[in-house]
Amino acid sequence: KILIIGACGQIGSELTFKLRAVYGDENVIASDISYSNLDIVNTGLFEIVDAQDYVSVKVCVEKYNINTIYLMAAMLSATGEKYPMKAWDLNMNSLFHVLNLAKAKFIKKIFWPSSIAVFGPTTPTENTPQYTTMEPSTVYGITKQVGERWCEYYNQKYGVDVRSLRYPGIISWKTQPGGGTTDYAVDIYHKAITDKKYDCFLTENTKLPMMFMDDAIKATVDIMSAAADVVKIRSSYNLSAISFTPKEVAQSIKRQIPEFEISYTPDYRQAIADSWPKSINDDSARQDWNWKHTFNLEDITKEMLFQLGKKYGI
Ligand code: VAH
Repeated sequence: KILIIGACGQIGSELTFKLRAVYGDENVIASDISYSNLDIVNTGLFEIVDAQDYVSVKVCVEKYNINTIYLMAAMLSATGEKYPMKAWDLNMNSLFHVLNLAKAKFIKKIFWPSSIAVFGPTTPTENTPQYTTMEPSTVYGITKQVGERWCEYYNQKYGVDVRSLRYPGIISWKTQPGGGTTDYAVDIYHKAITDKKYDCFLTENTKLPMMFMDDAIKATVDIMSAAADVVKIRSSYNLSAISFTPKEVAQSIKRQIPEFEISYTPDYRQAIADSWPKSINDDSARQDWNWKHTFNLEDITKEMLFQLGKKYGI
């Protein structure tokens, strides 16, 4: 049985739909701190779980005889800069509880997401390697870097089967943009449909690694269903698809909606974006468990505008 913690979030919700389809509704328990996504709550097994409360997680694990946990609850980069201690507490307490449940043999397998946010201003920015300097300058990035260290420690010291991916910015249409710096690349599509214009909080040439949600879900299912011995990296795997700038994504939208206009008003999130790589090398993931992405920018723009056009009835 699978428990998804943070199932109402951007990745958690799409992971819930996918895992229900792959393993059967009765084998997937979605959970979150509140009933914040009724598409998830009303379509399958759902429990309120406080990821920061060990007993809350353990009670759910025992109630459903869970053996695998996907821990998708976290406070993202932009929000984390507003509430540093809340970001540290949520991101770290939740990870320790799940790692300790596995160490105590209550569960067998864990997925925990890391991020390109583990890299910082001193990291090589192009084709960033799997192993390199990592001095993250955001609270979110710090929690991901230290979380990776703990995952590797629990794997090597206690044999915990924890697997992790350094997600790039993820683009999807089913949930509203959250507190992420890369979420400009989600919001721009919503605004292209509703307003035919978008004021971007990053400058036009801010190049960032990005991925369509379907590719991110595929990578997550692939690494979790791979044989344990091919998952050689137990900190977290670099994962890459494409990279683009706000100007490039605006141009791809203009090809579908010629009257679309973009303007730029950089804010505090520019410094976060400037601390991250422009492109990522994911050779290790491609070699170890045959990862490869599918969606390029044109595919993403067509799918996002098609789905959001339907969603907004335009
Ligand atoms: C964020 N979407 O912007 C997340 C992600 C790499 C970016 O970690 O914080």
